[in-house]
Amino acid sequence: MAQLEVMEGDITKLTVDAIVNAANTTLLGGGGVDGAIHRAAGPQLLEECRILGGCETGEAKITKGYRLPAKYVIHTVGPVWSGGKRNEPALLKSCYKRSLEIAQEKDLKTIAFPCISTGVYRFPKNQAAKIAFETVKECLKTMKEIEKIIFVCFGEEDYQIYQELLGSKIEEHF
Ligand code: AR6
Repeated sequence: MAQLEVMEGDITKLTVDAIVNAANTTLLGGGGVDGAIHRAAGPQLLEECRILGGCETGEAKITKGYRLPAKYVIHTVGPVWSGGKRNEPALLKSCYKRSLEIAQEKDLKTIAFPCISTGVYRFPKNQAAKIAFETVKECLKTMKEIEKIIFVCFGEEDYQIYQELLGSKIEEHF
């Protein structure tokens, strides 16, 4: 199975095949990681996004990375947290799954994810991390060509949560 890594830092700096963007349904940019990705990629990214016609929550679309060190950006739209009764967990799961399916279709080997929906969209961090981790592990069982997944945490709190999940995964194996 592919290697799973957790790191703390800025996803726009990573030299990988694709970084995932936590976008909104317009795909026309915003704050948070979305803003950082558009700033680092340059205006051509927005030009390409304009012709995609938006994206539904739980879905994903791919563009080139332009000035980013990453070759591609996979834009996915996480759910806005509104208490958990509006299908938020299933929609978040779908973001990870669809992003990986698109990566696989393009034969991409190394993919970095931010903590989708846990910023402006207020999805609880612990629950979001568990969904991210479990979904990726489940997908990797069949997606044999993917080599490495990096969970990029922006800040200590998420980093601690993901480190613990990674630790428990290792215990399962030994
Ligand atoms: N590298 C990695 N992670 C980052 C970076 C970065 N440079 N910057 C922020 N994060 P958010 P959402 C983390 O709010 O909750 C936008 O306006 C951040 O700390 O970016 O899915 C979109 O256009 C948090 O852990 O995305 C949408 O309107 C995680 O990225 C809306 O926000 C996600 O936080 C999407 O909200």
